Amino acid sequence: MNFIDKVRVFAAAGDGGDGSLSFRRLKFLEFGGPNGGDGGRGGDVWLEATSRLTTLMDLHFHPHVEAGRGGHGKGSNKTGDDGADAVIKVPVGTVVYRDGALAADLHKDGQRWRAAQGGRGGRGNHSFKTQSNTAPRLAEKGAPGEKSTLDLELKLLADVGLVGFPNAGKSSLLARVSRARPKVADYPFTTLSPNLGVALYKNVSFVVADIPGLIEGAAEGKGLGAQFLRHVERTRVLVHLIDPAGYMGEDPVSGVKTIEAELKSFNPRLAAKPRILVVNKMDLPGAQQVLAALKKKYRGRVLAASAATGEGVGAVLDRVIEELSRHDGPEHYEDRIADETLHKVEQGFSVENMGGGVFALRGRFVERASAMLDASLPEAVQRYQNALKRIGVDRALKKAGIRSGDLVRCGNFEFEWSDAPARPLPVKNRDKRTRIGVGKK
Ligand SMILES: Nc1nc2c(ncn2[C@@H]2O[C@H](COP(=O)(O)OP(=O)(O)OP(=O)(O)O)[C@@H](O)[C@H]2O)c(=O)[nH]1
Ligand SMILES: [Mg+2]
Repeated sequence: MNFIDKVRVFAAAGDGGDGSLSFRRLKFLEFGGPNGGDGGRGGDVWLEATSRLTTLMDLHFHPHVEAGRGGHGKGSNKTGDDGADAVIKVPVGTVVYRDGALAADLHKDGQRWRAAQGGRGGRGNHSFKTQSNTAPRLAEKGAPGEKSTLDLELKLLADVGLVGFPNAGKSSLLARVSRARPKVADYPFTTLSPNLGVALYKNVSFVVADIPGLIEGAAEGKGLGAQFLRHVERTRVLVHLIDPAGYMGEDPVSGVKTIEAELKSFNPRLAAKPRILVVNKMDLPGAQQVLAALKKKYRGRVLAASAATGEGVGAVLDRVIEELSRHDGPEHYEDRIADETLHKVEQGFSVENMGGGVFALRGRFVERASAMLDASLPEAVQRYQNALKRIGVDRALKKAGIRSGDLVRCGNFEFEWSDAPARPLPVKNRDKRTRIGVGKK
C-alpha cells in the first residue's frame, strides 16, 4: 500500500545558539569592554505544498523532522550562525491539525506554513552593556526551539468526484476522459487508492478523482471506500456511476439509495453536493430497462453512458461543466482555521504545589527564561530572579505555600527557594574596569 493520506509528524525547530561571555583583551589593555556576541537563531521547520507529491508516504516513514540549531556567539562580537531550516514537502491539499484544531490548509502549490519556530539566539554580554553596567558578566543561553506534534491529512483537490459501488466503471470513465491510466478489471476493489486525472472538455479543464468503490457500511469502515471519501470532500460535483447489473445481488435501483446513505453518514456536506446520476455500461443488454426504472424514480435526471464505447460520455461532461460553472473552485478551509492557532498568545504562568516540597512553575515566558538562564553566572541568576519577581511569581509561590528549602521546577530547570530577600549579588568594582592598567599583569 503506497498511498498514505494521514500521518502524525513531530517537528522540532532548532535551539538558538548560546550568547558568549567575553571581554576584549589587548596588549596594553587589561580590562577591555565586553565583546561576547549573540547566539544564532535556531532553524524553523516548514511545511511546503508541492504538486509533485501525491501522498504523505515519505513522512509516514520519516515522521521526525528537526531543524538545525543556531551557532554559539563568540568573542570579538561574533554572532553565531543561524541554524538551517528544515522544509517538509507535502502534497497540495494537505490539511494540518494541531491539538485537534485545524491549523493550516496547504491548498496552493508552493504555499508554506511554519510548523515549528526556531529558538532565538541567546544574547552575548556585549548586548547587556549599559551605562550603569559597562562590564556585564551576563550572557543568555539560546532559547529552545518549538516542538510540535501535527496531524496531517491529505484531502485531494479535485473538481469532480466519481463515486459508486465497486466495479461500476469509475476507473474506466476516468481513463476515458483524461490521460490517467488507472487499473481497470472485472472484479470489485480494483482501485485501492484514489486516482486523479485532468480532463479537458470544450476548453474547460477540471480535475477528476476516482476513488475505491463504496459498499453498504462503508462510512463505518466496511470495504475500502470510506477512508477515501475525504478525497471527494472538496469536490464541486459528484458523479454517481451505476452498474446496471447491480452489485452483489442488490438491484441497481435500490443501490442508488445505499450509496447516497453512505455519503450522508460519512459527512452530510457530501450529501449536499450536486450529484449527477449516470447509468454506465449502456452497451450491455438489460441496461435500457434499468435506465427506464431509474428515470421513473428520479424524474428523468439520470444520464446514460458507456465508458467502454464512449457513447453518452459527452453528455455527462456537458452536465459536469454546467455544474462546475455554478459552483466555486475546490473548497479550501482557510476560513475555518481557528483564530487561536493564528494568534497564539500564551501569557502568564501557573504555579502548582506538587506535594513533598516541590512546586511546578509553568508558562511560556517562565519556561523560556529558565531555559535561557546560565545558572553559573551570578549576574544572570539575579536578572532571572528579578524577572520572576516582576511578573509576580514570588507572590504566587508564597500564596501556594512555598517555604525555604522547597524546590521549584520549571521545564528542565530546578532551583531551591529561599525566603531571604534577594540580595544584590556582588558586582565587582565597575570603575576599575574601565581604567587602563598599563604594565600590570
Ligand atoms: N461492457 C462494459 N464494461 C465496462 C464499462 N465500463 C467499465 N466496464 C468494465 O467493468 C469492469 C470494472 O471497471 P472499473 O473501471 O475497474 O470499475 P471501478 O468502478 O473502477 O471498480 P473498483 O475500482 O473496483 O471500484 C471492468 O471489467 C471494465 O472493463 C462499460 O461501459 N461497458
Ligand atoms: Mg476503479
